Amino acid sequence: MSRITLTRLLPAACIAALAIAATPANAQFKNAKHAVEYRQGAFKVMALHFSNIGAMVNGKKPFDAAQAAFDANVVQTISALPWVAFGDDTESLNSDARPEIWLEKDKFLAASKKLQTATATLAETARTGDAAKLKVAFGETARSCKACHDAYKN
Ligand code: ASC
Repeated sequence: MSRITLTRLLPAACIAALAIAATPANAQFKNAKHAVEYRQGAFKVMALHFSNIGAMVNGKKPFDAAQAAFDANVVQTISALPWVAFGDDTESLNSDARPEIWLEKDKFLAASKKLQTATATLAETARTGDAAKLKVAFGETARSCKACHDAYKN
C-alpha cells in the first residue's frame, strides 16, 4: 500500500474504530423483548437494594453501615444501566413505559442523568457511615425515582 493511500485511509480507520467504541450498548440485546426484560431486571435489582437502605434509614431495620454502603454501591452501579434498553424498537412492547419516553427523549435522558447524580451522592454518603446524612441522600434519590415514575411510568 502506498504511503499516500495509508495517509488517506488512517483517518477513516480511526473514525471507524471510534464508531465501534461508541456503539450503544443496545447491541447487547438479542431483540426488543430482551431489552425490556433487561431494563425491568435492572430496575428490580435497584429497587430491592434501594428499599433496603430505606428500611435502615427509616428505622424499619437496624442500621448496618457496611450493608448500606454495599446496597448504595449496587444502586449507583445499576442506575447507569436501564436507559440504553429504551430503544425505539421497544416502544410498542407491552410494559409500564409511557410513550412520553420516546416523545421527550432529551428530557428522559436528563432525568436519568439526574438519578445517576443522586445515586453517586447516595453511595458516597453511605461510605461515610453517617445514617442521618444517608437518610437525606436517600430522600433526594427517592425524589428522583419518583419524578421519573410520575412522568414516564404507568
Ligand atoms: C423505592 C423504590 C422506588 C422508589 C420510589 C421513590 O424504594 O422501589 O421505586 O423508592 O418509590 O418514590
